[in-house]
This record gives sequence, C-alpha cells and structure tokens, in this order.
Amino acid sequence: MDIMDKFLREGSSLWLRVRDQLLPSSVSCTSNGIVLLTTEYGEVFSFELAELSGEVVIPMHQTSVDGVDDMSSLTDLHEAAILYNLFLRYNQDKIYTNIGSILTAVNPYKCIEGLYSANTVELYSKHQLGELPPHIFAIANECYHCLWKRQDSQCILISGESGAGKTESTKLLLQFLSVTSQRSLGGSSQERSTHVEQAILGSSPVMEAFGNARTVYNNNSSRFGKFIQLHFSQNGNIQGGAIVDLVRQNPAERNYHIFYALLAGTHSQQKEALYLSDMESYHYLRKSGCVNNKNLDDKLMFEKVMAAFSVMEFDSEEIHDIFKLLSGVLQLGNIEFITAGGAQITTKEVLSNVSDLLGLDSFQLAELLTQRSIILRGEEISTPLTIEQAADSRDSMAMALYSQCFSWIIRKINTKIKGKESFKSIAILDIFGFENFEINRFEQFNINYANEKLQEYFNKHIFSLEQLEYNREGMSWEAIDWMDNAECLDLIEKKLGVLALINEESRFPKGTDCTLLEKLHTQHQCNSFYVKPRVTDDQFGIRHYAGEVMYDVHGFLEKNRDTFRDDILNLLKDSRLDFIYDLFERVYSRNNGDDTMKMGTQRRKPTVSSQFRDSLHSLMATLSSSNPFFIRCIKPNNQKRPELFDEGFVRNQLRYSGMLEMVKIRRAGFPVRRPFQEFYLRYKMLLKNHKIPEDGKERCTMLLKLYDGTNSHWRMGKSKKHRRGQLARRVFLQLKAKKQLLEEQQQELEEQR
Ligand code: AD9
Ligand code: MG
Repeated sequence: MDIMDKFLREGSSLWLRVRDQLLPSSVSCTSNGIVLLTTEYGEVFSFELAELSGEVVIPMHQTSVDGVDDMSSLTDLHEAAILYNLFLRYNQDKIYTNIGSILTAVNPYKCIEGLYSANTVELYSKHQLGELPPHIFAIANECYHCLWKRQDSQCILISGESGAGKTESTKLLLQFLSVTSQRSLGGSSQERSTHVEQAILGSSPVMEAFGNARTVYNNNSSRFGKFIQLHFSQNGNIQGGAIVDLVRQNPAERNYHIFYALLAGTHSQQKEALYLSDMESYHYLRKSGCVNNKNLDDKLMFEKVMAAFSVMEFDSEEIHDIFKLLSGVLQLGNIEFITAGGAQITTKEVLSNVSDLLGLDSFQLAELLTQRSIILRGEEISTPLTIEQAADSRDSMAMALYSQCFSWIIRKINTKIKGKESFKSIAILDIFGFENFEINRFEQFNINYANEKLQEYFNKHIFSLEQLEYNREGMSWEAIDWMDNAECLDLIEKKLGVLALINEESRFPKGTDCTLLEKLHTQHQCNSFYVKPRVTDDQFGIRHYAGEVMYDVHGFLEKNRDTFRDDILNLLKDSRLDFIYDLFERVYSRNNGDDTMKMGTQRRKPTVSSQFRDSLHSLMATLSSSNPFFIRCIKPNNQKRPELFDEGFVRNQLRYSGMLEMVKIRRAGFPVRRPFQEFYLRYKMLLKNHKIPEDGKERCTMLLKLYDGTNSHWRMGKSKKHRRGQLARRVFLQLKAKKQLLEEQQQELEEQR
C-alpha cells in the first residue's frame, strides 16, 4: 500500500480503470478509508481504499498531466492518454497536435483569435517543423520546403468524417501557400502571380455554393471531392493550378446552397426576369423541410459568389446564363403530371417558363417528358410514359443540367488559373467524409468507398512503407499490429465483389434492386466484412474501417446506370441558348465518340460506379508518385457545437483511424532521416574542437556518439540507391535526439555570438 499511499494524495492525477477504460482522474478527497476520484470528463467515483489495487489506479506520468505537442513523446502510451491529451489541448484552444509528422486537428467550431492571422502565417513561414507549436501552417510550410529540398511533387491528404474540418483545412493550406509563395517573388511576375493566387482562393466560394449542401452532419457538406494542384515555378511562386472534380454526389437533405442563395440575393427585377418566386414554392427546395432558417447566410453567400465571379472574370452574360439555368432547374421540379392514357403535364405555365429559361421548344419538351421515342430499324417509335417514368425523366434532366453547369464552372476556373510553366506541384485532396445516415443510398456507398480507399493509402504509407524502409536499411524492427482494411476493400473491389455485382446487374436487362440484393447476399453472406440483416429487408451492410453502415439497395441500379436518354440530350443540344447548347454539345460528342460501344440504339457507357472506381484508382496512382503529408481532422461532437468534447465520440474516431498504432510506430521508430552530408552540415559546429574524419559516415557517427554513446536514440542506415543513381546514406534519429541536437546547436550559436 506504500506506493498507493504516495500517489493517492489529494490533488494527484492518475488513470482510473472502470468499464474497461482508463479515465484520467484526480483524487478529490481521501478520508476514513474512502477515496473520491473525479474524472477529467466530469464523473465522480467513490472507492474504499482497499479496493484500489494497482490494477484499478495507475499513476499518471507528468507528460500526460501537462499535455504534449507531439503525442509520440507521451510516456503513458495507450488510447486513453492520446484521448486525454487531445481533450486537454482542446480545452486550451490548442486544436492542433502532432503525431510525428502527422497532424491532428480537432474542429473548434468557433473562431480562435489570432490562430490564422497574417502574423501567424509570417511566423510559421520562418520556422522549421517542430520549432513552433503544431499548426496546419507548419505542415504547409514543411510541404513547401520539401518541394525544393527533395525536388519532388508533394501532396497533402486530409481525412476525417463528415464535418470534421477537411474543407476548412484545405482553405487554410491554400491561404498559407499563396502568401508564402508570393513572398518568394521578385518584382516582375508579381502581378500575374497575384492574379492566379487570387483566383485560386476566390474559387472556393463558388465551388462551395455549387458543390456543397447542408446535411445532418455538416451545414456545409461537400458533395464533391476535389483535388487541387498548385503548380510552382522554379523561383517558388504559384504559376498556376488545376482543380480536378472527383465524381459528385447528390445532396441529402437540403439542396445545393446556390439555389437558396439565388433566391435570397437577387432583387425583384432580376427575380421577375428569371421567373423566380418564393422558396416554399419550389418542389426541389421544399423537400428538405429546412428552407428558411438560414436566410441571412444565404444572402451573404450570394454576395460572396458574386464577388468571386468577378475575381474570376465571369462576365455578366455568363452569370445571367447560369442564373437562368438554375431557375430552369427549379422550375423543372415543379412540372406535374396526371394520368390520361399515359402521363400528361398539368402545369402548362411552368412548362412554358422552363422552355423559355432553357431556350427549348415547349411542345417538344412536353413530348419528351411524357413519351419515350426510340429509333428502331430506321423508324421512330414513341411509347407513353407512366407518371413515375415521366417524373424520373424530369428529374434526370434537371440533374444533367445542374451537373453540366457545375463542370462548366470548374472548367472555366481551370482556364483562369492555368499556368504556363509547371516545375513541381503541391496537391491537396479534400473529399467528402465518411457518412452513416439513417438511410444510406448509392451516394453514401460511393462516399464511404472513397474514404476506405484513402484509409488504405494512409495505412500503406504509414505502416507498410515504414516497415519496408527499415528492412531495406537493414535495421531491426519490432512488428506492430495495425488495422488493415484490405479485406474490406477486397469485398468491395475484387472479382465478384460488391462493385462487380452492382455493375453486372446494371448491365443485365432484367436486373432489379431486389435481384442485386439476392446476389450480394448469396455471394458474400459468409464474408466477415459483409452484413446480411436478420430480418429480410432491402438492406445489406458493410463493416467499414470507420464503422458498420447499412445500405438501402433501392435505386442502386438506376443511379449506377445513369442512363441519360439520347432524345433528352438531343433536345438540350438543340437549345436556342448558346450556353445550354455548349454544355450539351460536349456530352453529345463524347457519347458518340469512340469510347462508347454502339449496341443497337443503346450505347454502352461506363456505369457510375466503374467511373468512380477508375477515378479513385487514377487518383491513388497520382498520389503514389508524390511525397505525402497527412492531416487527420477530428470532430469533437455530433452537435456542431463549440466547447463540447464528447470523449466517447472522439475515442471512436481515434480507434478507427489507427491513431494509437500510429503513435506506437512513431515511438518505436526513427522518424527523422537525414542524408549524411545534410546532417553533417547542419550539426558540424558541435564538432568544432575535434579532429574531423574524412569519411561522411564516420563524421556523422562521431557527431552522434558525442550525443549518445549507447546509440539507443539513433541508427546508421545502409546505403540506399536513389532514383537518380547516387547513393544517399542516411542517419536515422529518434525525435528526442533531434530535439536535443537542435538545442545544443542553438546554444553553440548563442555562445559564439
Ligand atoms: V464534409 O466531409 O465536406 O461533410 P468537412 O469538409 O470535413 O466535412 P468542414 O471543413 O466543412 O468539414 O467543416 C465543418 C464546419 O466546422 C465548418 O463549416 C466550420 O463551421 C467548422 N470548422 C471546421 N474547421 C474549423 C476551424 N479550423 N476553425 C473554425 C472550423 N471552425
Ligand atoms: Mg468538405
């Protein structure tokens, strides 16, 4: 009991084991053999002294009590310590914490004063990684410097569930990089460069207005993934950029922001010209049930979009064309049908407005929406549609218009930011985060598949490559178990996997969502990553790395086929308006090009999910050829609230993202690696009173022995052939070693002064 007595004094901190968890606690009272323990998360436990064995209470190391910048320096190495460290820091508005070179960011849901000010940018741009407290700017700065040091393209991958802060992080990275790169400029090209940077930064409001929508998880949820590349010139400034828009997903509850912004921001004259009316009158906007409560923000967003349009030099005609299209889409949604020997349109006035806004012939449009015509052996045959089919063709037309408009905007932005010279690039990936709604559909399946893929890349990089590197350098390595998601991805991607079955069934003329479900169950019910619900309903489940998600199979095939009727395409292509014509002329020529196989009147075009898979794979290939940085965004609570740290909710995110394993790896390993020559140059002043050997490797050994004769904090690597053929010999250092060496070097410098 002696030791126990020591740390069971009032006020002392310890780990309390209850409910299979370690909770950070402090002793609030000890009297009469009773000990009161209060956990940092607010619970109080009372114990008899005799109950408190070394199993139940464990002393807390000072690093855990104080909190640390880098979690690999925590002495208590368990999940609870990592969680508590984040909690401690979050309460002090320190939202960033390092795990070696990986940055975790806890979404504060509030503005933290000075955190992203111009001064902060300035400060971080002048210091190396590790010299200042963790910050997203420190990662951006390191990334920028690596571009020159390693002469490699770099990428920054941001992950986290929906609402965790990926898109905000992306904007902060862009802000930092654009300021830093401008500083590197000489006079002449300044003007041009500022232009490109402004356009890149300015594109965010437009992309968000058209590509984001409100969901239960995030008021500004990205419904498209984007991959932003910044092209740098030899002298360090941003020469240009490119935005790749990765397959879009439909909004869930509220529609895209731009519709609400348009209605909130246009004045009455514009409204009249565009046939705009109240929000409540639109079927597409009413569905969500949360139309009006963000009116103010919608108006502000409209102003921001207009400002961004002007930065990017959209002319007034183009803006008007876009607005007309948007209004046309809204009006389309209000077209209603009744049955009278097939579907008939009842809303004639709406029909005429739509035709006017989109430059179409209203008679032809009506025919198209209510009948289907195909050419069979040279003859045109029309069949009437049912109400449901008519409504489907209406909605698919609206969707096609919107998505072509979005692509047009991205193309326009890309033309604006395109640079002449591209030396190396920094790419930032911001995709849609993991989602698990009450009902999950085809969109969620794709979103979660993309996240699964990104997690695989992360695992590969952090765990597998790390292991490989040690083997290659001939260093011993203590194997660490990590959560591998390869099996789950196999279930989705492999031969006869979920994707393959969805595609197969989509191609099969008689395939329905139900036959798909049957096939999925038959094929995979024994797979431990697959869930077949006990009660037969329309769902199948997948155990993703971030949790189990049940998918409702309704609409899977339809959405995957994404059959856009040729006759609709033809009509849109014949629009009187140049804008609409241009949007669909491209699709038309693509559909009739070589990449599609003609099968009678039906063209076999790639399904949505196979396009999605291909674009993910090509993205992964691009990523593999650049040097990655990782940012893990963490959501502190599910209520979108500031000052609320829901420890259970965060613990779950730490678990599935493999954070604990990551800390272990960083701790076990030697994360700082320097080529001999570079290492020597940096620290050579420590050797100033010694006789310096000729050989590079020996010089380094000498330096390191001075610091740690037992060589427990450093290793010498073997030689390693670089792509360019020269030998890069390297020193491997633990973080502790690096820090101490830096301090010594600094002291030397000061003494010299
Ligand atoms: V989704 O997968 O696109 O649904 P994201 O992109 O991860 O999601 P987002 O960046 O949009 O989340 O962040 C959600 C909200 O959190 C923002 O609208 C901000 O209100 C809030 N947020 C996120 N990061 C910060 C921050 N660094 N400082 C302040 C923040 N607020
Ligand atoms: Mg986002």
